[in-house]
Amino acid sequence: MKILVTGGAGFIGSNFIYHMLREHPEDTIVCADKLTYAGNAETLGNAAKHPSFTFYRADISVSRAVEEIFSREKPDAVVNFAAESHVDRSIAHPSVFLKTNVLGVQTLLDACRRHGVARFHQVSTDEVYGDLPIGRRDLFFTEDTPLKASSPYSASKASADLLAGAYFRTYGVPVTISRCSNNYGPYHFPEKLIPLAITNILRGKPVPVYGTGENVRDWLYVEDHCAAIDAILRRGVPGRVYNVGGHNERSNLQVVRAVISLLGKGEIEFVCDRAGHDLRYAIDPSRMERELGWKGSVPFEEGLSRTVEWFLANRQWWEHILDGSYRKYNREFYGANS
Ligand code: NAD
Ligand code: TDX
Repeated sequence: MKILVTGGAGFIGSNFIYHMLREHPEDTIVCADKLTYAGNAETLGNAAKHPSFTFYRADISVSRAVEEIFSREKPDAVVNFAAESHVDRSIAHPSVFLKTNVLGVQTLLDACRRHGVARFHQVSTDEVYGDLPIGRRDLFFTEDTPLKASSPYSASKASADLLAGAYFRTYGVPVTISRCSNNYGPYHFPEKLIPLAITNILRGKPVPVYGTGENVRDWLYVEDHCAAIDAILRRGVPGRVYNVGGHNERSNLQVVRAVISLLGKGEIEFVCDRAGHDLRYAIDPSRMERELGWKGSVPFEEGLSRTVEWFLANRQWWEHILDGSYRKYNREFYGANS
């Protein structure tokens, strides 16, 4: 199978590419990524050495660029990770979120339709369901929970899900959608809570915690998410939505304190709350378990410890992001690999 992975230079997409190269050496991976601030070609350095890997620098919302890749590569399946993904940025500057996360998805869906691609998988998020009350530990998001986005980011992801569903129903494009909870692990961009906490502490800076720190997220180690998407790609049913999560609910304060405890140091600084801050996310992953035999396998404490180890062992990777030098590497990489 030839798989086009869009957004593969980001956090989850790159982990997915390494997962696929390892687990399915018979497959071919084509990665298309715009290399925005969140795309890091250094992350794909080892993939680029692989004979079954090709990279294109391309914007998914530019139909000419997308058409060129589809015509040349003729992918069997497309897995779309490409997105603007940071909620705080969407609050400050919503328009690029609509361009990439909505129009970009429409552009990909049109190309899939034109080329008769056998599967389009849209990587979505639990944030499309809005939030749950903190005190109601009996409530979870199921695939039937109504969409109710809170931020421009989650509204753009919910819009993409609706479009994907419409392309399935109207044109018969074989679409699947996964809605996953918060991921963490290697190659996580240091603007998100866990990598920000680790890298701030390692640089002697306090960790900013929004509001009271009581908001709850449901954490999933990134490799578990990659395995879930792999299962959906192979055994998922077109037209179906799959919730992905591992029942690892923690408050933000619990998460930051766990990082401090693993590193043996670190300070918390309570800062102004995020506007419209979702209170609690909690996924019911039973459809994935029942229908596809997938189950999250990494407990939070183990995944967090592995993640902290990874950031300690790969200091250069995140220092290149923080000092901006990864952008120079990006220019050299797509020059050599496009
Ligand atoms: P990320 O921000 O780390 O990576 C996004 C990637 O997309 C980057 O490589 C970027 O260069 C690329 N990109 C952005 N705009 C593009 C465009 N117009 N054309 C082509 N490439 C473009 O994001 P992530 O955390 O890896 O998330 C990947 C996907 O998973 C997103 O769709 C996100 O909504 C979803 N998701 C993320 C999480 C999470 O916890 N991080 C959880 C559930 C779902
Ligand atoms: O400095 C911070 N301090 C803080 O308290 C940051 C960056 C975040 N937070 C809080 C906000 C959230 O309650 O921590 C929680 C996690 O924040 P983020 O890491 O920004 O993730 P979140 O907003 O939950 O969204 C993430 O999970 C779902 C991803 O960024 C999305 O792309 C994904 O869809």
